[in-house]
Amino acid sequence: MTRRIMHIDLDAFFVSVEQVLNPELKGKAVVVGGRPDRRGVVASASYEARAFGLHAGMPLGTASRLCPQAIFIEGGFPKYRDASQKFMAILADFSPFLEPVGLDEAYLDATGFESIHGSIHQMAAAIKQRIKDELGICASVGMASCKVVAKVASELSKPDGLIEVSTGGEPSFLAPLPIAKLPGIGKQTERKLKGLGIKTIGELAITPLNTLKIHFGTSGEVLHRLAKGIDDRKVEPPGEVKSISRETTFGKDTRDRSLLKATLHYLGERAGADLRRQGKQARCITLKLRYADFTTITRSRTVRQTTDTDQTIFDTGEQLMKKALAQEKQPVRLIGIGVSSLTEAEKQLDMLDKSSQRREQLNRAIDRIRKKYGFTAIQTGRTLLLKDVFPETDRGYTLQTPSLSR
Ligand code: DCP
Ligand code: CA
Repeated sequence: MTRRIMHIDLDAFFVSVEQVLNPELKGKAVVVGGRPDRRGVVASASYEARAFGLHAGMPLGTASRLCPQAIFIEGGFPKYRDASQKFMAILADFSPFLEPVGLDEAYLDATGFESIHGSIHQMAAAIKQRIKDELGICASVGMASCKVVAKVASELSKPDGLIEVSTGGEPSFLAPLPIAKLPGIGKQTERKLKGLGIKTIGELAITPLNTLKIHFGTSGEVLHRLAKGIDDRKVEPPGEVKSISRETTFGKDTRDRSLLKATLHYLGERAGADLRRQGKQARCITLKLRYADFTTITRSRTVRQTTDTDQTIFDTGEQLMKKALAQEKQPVRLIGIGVSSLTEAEKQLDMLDKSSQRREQLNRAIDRIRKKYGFTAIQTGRTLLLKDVFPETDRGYTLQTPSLSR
């Protein structure tokens, strides 16, 4: 049975929320992110502001030079969280098969729901109408047989759009679009693909798989499939998180201890940041190694006191790695670290000793800075070594096999 997946994304989300609260801002060039004389970047720009070239991630100073008449707003997270909750509640009324992505975006599996609403198109129109009526915000919707095509469709339809891609029509829908429109293709991959003479998704789809593997390793396969509109990822309603892990495959199998350590440190930081974002602490830390011949081992250790600090995660992982590598002569193909036995983080600062307190405060300070300026804004001496190994974006290094397990 072919699936019908919707991707729903609110237009200029932060700005739209501000415009509902202050209707004078409607129809104007508006930027949420802060005063233009401040350091920082545009978080959200109204479509009127985008006409001047403004976009998310642009430094505020540049934005005000390009569009001096723009109205700059500081913004406030609680307002956006409230709007987000209402948005998700509306969607949940339409289908229980709902996967929120961030605050203003969700996938919805509407397979079999067509008859209730007449057609999937009418269902999407009804969703858009309710969001407009109850939140005062426009949503854009893409519909297709899989997630990636639905997402590209909603993006392309913006603002206030609705695009349905028929089953079987995915490749021809994607083909003429520039490669940057394909989710997962960042600046670096785009540059590399252009260097190979590949400019459109269609050209990517007909590039021999081997060529892509040579240049992009395991991600080459994923790129190839997505470009053809093949994506069998399910719409997954969020469940209780049982574990958090991060892993990556190396471009080349390695024995280099400092590279292994640096990568482990980075992965530990990513897992730790996720753990803290979810307000959890872990009791168990697990190292995963896959060797050149694909033998995969995991080694776990329970820590005395539940933890959410990067240092403890890394130290434990490193001890496990030392032990494992002492028993194995093969080079390493993949490395991963995970935390499990999760409990709600308890605020027991007074029970921690001084150095644990300092670590905890340090981790939180780093999380705040990274939230504002991107993951690579702060790096430990150890992870800097990865600059030459993995492609780097604002959100951190691009790993070969990012995984977030439940
Ligand atoms: N956001 C942010 N910093 C970024 C990108 C986004 O703070 N670099 C926040 C502000 C956005 C919200 O996340 O309003 C949603 O992000 P989107 O990428 O969906 O952007 P918008 O909703 O603003 O615009 P649109 O979806 O219409 O392109
Ligand atoms: Ca949006």
